[in-house]
Amino acid sequence: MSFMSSFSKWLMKKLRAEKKAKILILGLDAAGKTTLTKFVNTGVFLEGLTPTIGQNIDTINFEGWDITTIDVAGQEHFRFLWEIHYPGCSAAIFVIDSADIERLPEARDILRIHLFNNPVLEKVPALILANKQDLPSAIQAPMMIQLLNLHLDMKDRTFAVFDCSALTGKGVVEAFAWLVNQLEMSKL
Ligand SMILES: Nc1nc2c(ncn2[C@@H]2O[C@H](COP(=O)(O)OP(=O)(O)OP(=O)(O)O)[C@@H](O)[C@H]2O)c(=O)[nH]1
Ligand SMILES: [Mg+2]
Repeated sequence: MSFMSSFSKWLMKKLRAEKKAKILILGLDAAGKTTLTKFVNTGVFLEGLTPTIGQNIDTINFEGWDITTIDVAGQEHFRFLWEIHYPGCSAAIFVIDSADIERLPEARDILRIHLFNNPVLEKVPALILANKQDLPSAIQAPMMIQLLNLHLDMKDRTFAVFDCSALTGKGVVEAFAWLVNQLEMSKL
Protein backbone atom coordinates (compact mmCIF):
# COMPACT_ATOMS: atom_id res chain seq x y z
CA MET A 1 0.00 0.00 0.00
CA SER A 2 1.39 3.43 -0.95
CA PHE A 3 2.11 6.08 1.65
CA MET A 4 -0.72 8.31 0.26
CA SER A 5 -3.24 5.51 0.45
CA SER A 6 -2.30 4.55 4.06
CA PHE A 7 -2.32 8.22 5.04
CA SER A 8 -5.73 8.78 3.45
CA LYS A 9 -7.17 5.71 5.30
CA TRP A 10 -5.72 6.91 8.61
CA LEU A 11 -7.13 10.42 8.01
CA MET A 12 -10.62 9.13 7.22
CA LYS A 13 -10.67 6.98 10.38
CA LYS A 14 -9.60 9.94 12.50
CA LEU A 15 -12.13 12.33 10.91
CA ARG A 16 -15.00 9.87 11.39
CA ALA A 17 -14.16 9.43 15.08
CA GLU A 18 -14.40 13.21 15.49
CA LYS A 19 -17.57 13.63 13.40
CA LYS A 20 -15.68 15.55 10.79
CA ALA A 21 -15.97 14.91 7.10
CA LYS A 22 -14.63 16.24 3.87
CA ILE A 23 -17.17 16.34 1.08
CA LEU A 24 -16.52 17.05 -2.53
CA ILE A 25 -19.10 18.96 -4.58
CA LEU A 26 -18.79 18.22 -8.27
CA GLY A 27 -20.82 19.05 -11.35
CA LEU A 28 -20.82 21.03 -14.57
CA ASP A 29 -20.39 24.80 -14.51
CA ALA A 30 -23.61 26.67 -13.67
CA ALA A 31 -25.21 23.59 -12.09
CA GLY A 32 -25.59 25.54 -8.85
CA LYS A 33 -22.81 24.06 -6.69
CA THR A 34 -21.73 27.33 -5.08
CA THR A 35 -25.29 28.64 -4.69
CA LEU A 36 -26.27 25.41 -2.97
CA THR A 37 -23.25 25.39 -0.65
CA LYS A 38 -23.93 29.00 0.32
CA PHE A 39 -27.60 28.16 0.88
CA VAL A 40 -26.66 25.38 3.29
CA ASN A 41 -24.27 27.75 5.06
CA THR A 42 -26.48 30.84 5.31
CA GLY A 43 -30.06 29.60 4.73
CA VAL A 44 -30.60 32.15 1.97
CA PHE A 45 -30.43 32.13 -1.82
CA LEU A 46 -27.51 34.28 -2.92
CA GLU A 47 -28.18 35.48 -6.42
CA GLY A 48 -25.63 36.27 -9.11
CA LEU A 49 -22.57 34.50 -7.72
CA THR A 50 -19.67 34.56 -10.12
CA PRO A 51 -18.41 31.27 -11.59
CA THR A 52 -15.90 29.62 -9.30
CA ILE A 53 -12.23 29.75 -10.15
CA GLY A 54 -10.30 26.86 -8.60
CA GLN A 55 -12.40 25.88 -5.57
CA ASN A 56 -14.24 27.27 -2.54
CA ILE A 57 -13.62 25.62 0.79
CA ASP A 58 -16.24 26.12 3.50
CA THR A 59 -17.34 24.49 6.73
CA ILE A 60 -20.93 23.47 7.31
CA ASN A 61 -22.24 22.38 10.70
CA PHE A 62 -25.02 19.91 10.16
CA GLU A 63 -26.55 17.57 12.77
CA GLY A 64 -23.41 17.62 14.92
CA TRP A 65 -21.03 17.14 12.01
CA ASP A 66 -18.34 19.57 10.91
CA ILE A 67 -18.36 19.14 7.19
CA THR A 68 -15.66 20.70 5.07
CA THR A 69 -17.11 21.28 1.63
CA ILE A 70 -14.86 21.51 -1.39
CA ASP A 71 -16.94 23.21 -4.05
CA VAL A 72 -14.95 22.96 -7.24
CA ALA A 73 -15.05 24.99 -10.42
CA GLY A 74 -17.13 23.15 -13.00
CA GLN A 75 -15.83 24.83 -16.14
CA GLU A 76 -14.08 22.38 -18.41
CA HIS A 77 -10.67 24.02 -18.22
CA PHE A 78 -10.71 23.75 -14.41
CA ARG A 79 -11.82 20.11 -14.15
CA PHE A 80 -8.25 18.79 -14.15
CA LEU A 81 -8.02 20.34 -10.65
CA TRP A 82 -10.75 18.10 -9.21
CA GLU A 83 -8.55 15.08 -8.70
CA ILE A 84 -6.29 16.68 -6.11
CA HIS A 85 -9.33 16.70 -3.79
CA TYR A 86 -10.36 13.05 -4.23
CA PRO A 87 -8.15 11.43 -1.54
CA GLY A 88 -9.66 11.49 1.97
CA CYS A 89 -13.21 12.36 0.88
CA SER A 90 -16.03 10.86 2.94
CA ALA A 91 -18.72 11.50 0.33
CA ALA A 92 -19.30 13.22 -2.98
CA ILE A 93 -22.16 15.38 -4.17
CA PHE A 94 -22.85 15.78 -7.86
CA VAL A 95 -25.06 18.76 -8.70
CA ILE A 96 -27.09 18.86 -11.92
CA ASP A 97 -29.02 21.70 -13.53
CA SER A 98 -32.22 19.68 -14.04
CA ALA A 99 -33.66 22.30 -16.36
CA ASP A 100 -30.72 22.20 -18.77
CA ILE A 101 -31.75 19.19 -20.81
CA GLU A 102 -29.23 19.92 -23.57
CA ARG A 103 -26.32 19.44 -21.17
CA LEU A 104 -27.60 16.26 -19.51
CA PRO A 105 -25.47 13.99 -21.76
CA GLU A 106 -22.40 16.02 -20.76
CA ALA A 107 -23.39 15.81 -17.08
CA ARG A 108 -23.83 12.03 -17.43
CA ASP A 109 -20.35 11.63 -18.98
CA ILE A 110 -18.64 13.76 -16.35
CA LEU A 111 -20.48 11.92 -13.56
CA ARG A 112 -19.32 8.63 -15.00
CA ILE A 113 -15.70 9.64 -15.46
CA HIS A 114 -15.19 11.47 -12.18
CA LEU A 115 -17.47 9.54 -9.82
CA PHE A 116 -18.69 6.11 -10.99
CA ASN A 117 -15.52 4.98 -12.72
CA ASN A 118 -13.14 6.70 -10.36
CA PRO A 119 -11.30 4.13 -8.22
CA VAL A 120 -10.40 6.75 -5.58
CA LEU A 121 -14.09 7.49 -4.95
CA GLU A 122 -15.49 3.99 -5.43
CA LYS A 123 -16.28 3.45 -1.73
CA VAL A 124 -17.80 6.85 -0.94
CA PRO A 125 -21.55 7.48 -0.92
CA ALA A 126 -22.70 9.63 -3.82
CA LEU A 127 -25.48 12.18 -3.47
CA ILE A 128 -26.85 13.34 -6.80
CA LEU A 129 -28.80 16.56 -6.61
CA ALA A 130 -31.34 17.33 -9.31
CA ASN A 131 -31.10 21.08 -8.68
CA LYS A 132 -33.20 24.02 -9.98
CA GLN A 133 -36.53 22.27 -9.35
CA ASP A 134 -38.13 25.71 -9.09
CA LEU A 135 -37.86 25.97 -12.88
CA PRO A 136 -40.89 24.59 -14.75
CA SER A 137 -38.87 22.49 -17.18
CA ALA A 138 -36.84 20.74 -14.47
CA ILE A 139 -36.56 16.97 -14.77
CA GLN A 140 -37.39 15.13 -11.58
CA ALA A 141 -35.44 12.36 -9.86
CA PRO A 142 -37.17 9.24 -11.30
CA MET A 143 -36.71 10.48 -14.89
CA MET A 144 -33.20 11.74 -14.07
CA ILE A 145 -32.20 8.26 -12.87
CA GLN A 146 -33.30 6.83 -16.22
CA LEU A 147 -31.71 9.55 -18.34
CA LEU A 148 -28.37 9.34 -16.54
CA ASN A 149 -28.46 5.54 -16.57
CA LEU A 150 -27.94 5.53 -12.82
CA HIS A 151 -30.03 2.40 -12.26
CA LEU A 152 -27.37 0.47 -14.23
CA ASP A 153 -24.17 2.44 -13.64
CA MET A 154 -24.66 2.77 -9.90
CA LYS A 155 -26.02 -0.65 -9.04
CA ASP A 156 -22.97 -1.49 -6.89
CA ARG A 157 -22.75 1.93 -5.27
CA THR A 158 -24.38 3.70 -2.31
CA PHE A 159 -26.17 6.61 -3.90
CA ALA A 160 -29.33 8.67 -3.79
CA VAL A 161 -30.92 11.24 -6.08
CA PHE A 162 -32.80 14.13 -4.49
CA ASP A 163 -34.80 16.87 -6.16
CA CYS A 164 -33.80 20.24 -4.78
CA SER A 165 -33.65 23.96 -5.37
CA ALA A 166 -30.94 26.23 -4.03
CA LEU A 167 -33.35 29.09 -4.77
CA THR A 168 -36.30 27.94 -2.62
CA GLY A 169 -34.39 25.50 -0.40
CA LYS A 170 -36.76 22.68 -1.29
CA GLY A 171 -35.19 19.27 -0.70
CA VAL A 172 -31.83 20.58 0.51
CA VAL A 173 -32.16 19.58 4.17
CA GLU A 174 -33.56 16.15 3.25
CA ALA A 175 -30.63 15.55 0.90
CA PHE A 176 -28.01 16.56 3.48
CA ALA A 177 -29.81 14.46 6.12
CA TRP A 178 -29.34 11.43 3.84
CA LEU A 179 -25.67 12.27 3.46
CA VAL A 180 -25.08 12.66 7.18
CA ASN A 181 -26.91 9.40 7.77
CA GLN A 182 -24.41 7.72 5.45
CA LEU A 183 -21.54 9.30 7.42
CA GLU A 184 -23.08 8.06 10.69
CA MET A 185 -23.37 4.55 9.29
CA SER A 186 -19.76 4.59 8.16
CA LYS A 187 -18.72 5.27 11.80
CA LEU A 188 -20.31 1.97 13.00
N1 LIG B 1 -33.57 29.03 -10.70
C1 LIG B 1 -32.49 28.57 -10.06
N2 LIG B 1 -31.28 29.08 -10.31
C2 LIG B 1 -30.23 28.56 -9.62
C3 LIG B 1 -30.36 27.54 -8.66
N3 LIG B 1 -29.14 27.25 -8.17
C4 LIG B 1 -28.27 28.06 -8.80
N4 LIG B 1 -28.93 28.85 -9.68
C5 LIG B 1 -28.34 29.85 -10.59
O1 LIG B 1 -27.48 29.16 -11.50
C6 LIG B 1 -26.36 29.97 -11.83
C7 LIG B 1 -25.06 29.22 -11.56
O2 LIG B 1 -24.94 28.99 -10.16
P1 LIG B 1 -23.53 28.70 -9.46
O3 LIG B 1 -23.84 28.31 -8.04
O4 LIG B 1 -22.57 29.77 -9.68
O5 LIG B 1 -23.07 27.40 -10.29
P2 LIG B 1 -21.75 26.55 -10.07
O6 LIG B 1 -22.15 25.12 -10.26
O7 LIG B 1 -21.09 26.89 -8.80
O8 LIG B 1 -20.87 27.00 -11.32
P3 LIG B 1 -19.25 27.02 -11.45
O9 LIG B 1 -18.71 27.74 -10.27
O10 LIG B 1 -18.96 27.71 -12.76
O11 LIG B 1 -18.82 25.58 -11.50
C8 LIG B 1 -26.50 31.25 -11.00
O12 LIG B 1 -27.12 32.24 -11.80
C9 LIG B 1 -27.45 30.84 -9.86
O13 LIG B 1 -28.20 31.92 -9.34
C10 LIG B 1 -31.67 27.03 -8.40
O14 LIG B 1 -31.91 26.13 -7.61
N5 LIG B 1 -32.70 27.59 -9.13
MG1 LIG C 1 -19.25 27.68 -8.33
